[in-house]
Amino acid sequence: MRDIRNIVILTGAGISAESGVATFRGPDGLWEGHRVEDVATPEAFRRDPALVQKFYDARRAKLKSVEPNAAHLALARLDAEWPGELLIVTQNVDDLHERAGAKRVLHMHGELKSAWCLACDERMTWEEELSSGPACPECGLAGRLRPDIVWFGEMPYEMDRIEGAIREAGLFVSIGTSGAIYPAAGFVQTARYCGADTLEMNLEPSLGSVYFHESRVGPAGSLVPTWVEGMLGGEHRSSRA
Ligand code: BJW
Repeated sequence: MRDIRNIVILTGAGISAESGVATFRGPDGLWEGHRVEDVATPEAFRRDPALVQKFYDARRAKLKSVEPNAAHLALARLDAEWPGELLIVTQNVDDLHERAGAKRVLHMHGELKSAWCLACDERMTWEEELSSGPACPECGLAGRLRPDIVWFGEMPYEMDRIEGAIREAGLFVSIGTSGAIYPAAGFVQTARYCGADTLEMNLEPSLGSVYFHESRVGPAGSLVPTWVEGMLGGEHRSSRA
């Protein structure tokens, strides 16, 4: 038996589903009304910027009407109370981890409440719509702001930091992600290769569920608080020597 000190937690759309934020794939998913290539690629943005800006404006506006759920709150508690290293790597572009109180959060696919100026390359907090082509507060040019979102074919943010944290982790936990999108889908294999315990919590087994030592199936809003309670209560010893 050995103690686990460093934890990396990967979250996906499933952790925000119980807050009323749509997931991507499956019935009622965000992609149901849109083809991925029409809204989440740089080519789509060049072809039809108005469509892409409206898609993200609607999702940014929706954030105002949703709240963190029990899973976000439990992870924020773990972040506050866990004595070792901890990193919540989220694929989500919502701000529900932060609004729950979590501090050690990394948004690998960008954030809805951030804009990126293609003229001056600055990124800035952005709460309003972008489809009206507002001027960049930094350089003053109008119509050059895009959502600060990582689209297909673009490099996710802070990959070196994520990979470093996974290499040092004693436990890798994946919550509410289908395992369909790389590089996030490959993190579990890196974690295992580097010797971490691996745990998945998802409504259904993900595409990568065979790579995890343990899979817990159910809603994040129930599974995550129970898991956090156990971790903070001392159930954090690896079962693998
Ligand atoms: C619940 C629940 C509840 C429901 N409780 N659970 C290697 C192999 C093959 C392909 C590639 C590869 N490397 C790169 C690629 C290409 C590509 C890729 O992966 N393509 C796939 C189609 C295979 N990846 C990329 O392009 C990435 N870039 C990259 O790799 O850069 C390097 C590079 C650069 C240049 C050239 C080549 C390489 C970038 C990926 C960017 C992804 N962006 C998106 C959209 C933007 C964000 C936005 O608009 O919001 O990010 S795609 C979309 O999928 C979004 C999500 O973050 C991401 C993951 O989705 P997630 O979170 O898993 O959601 P769902 O809906 O799929 O699943 C939800 C799960 O929750 C389900 O399982 C439910 O059951 C569950 N659930 N309710 C618990 N209550």
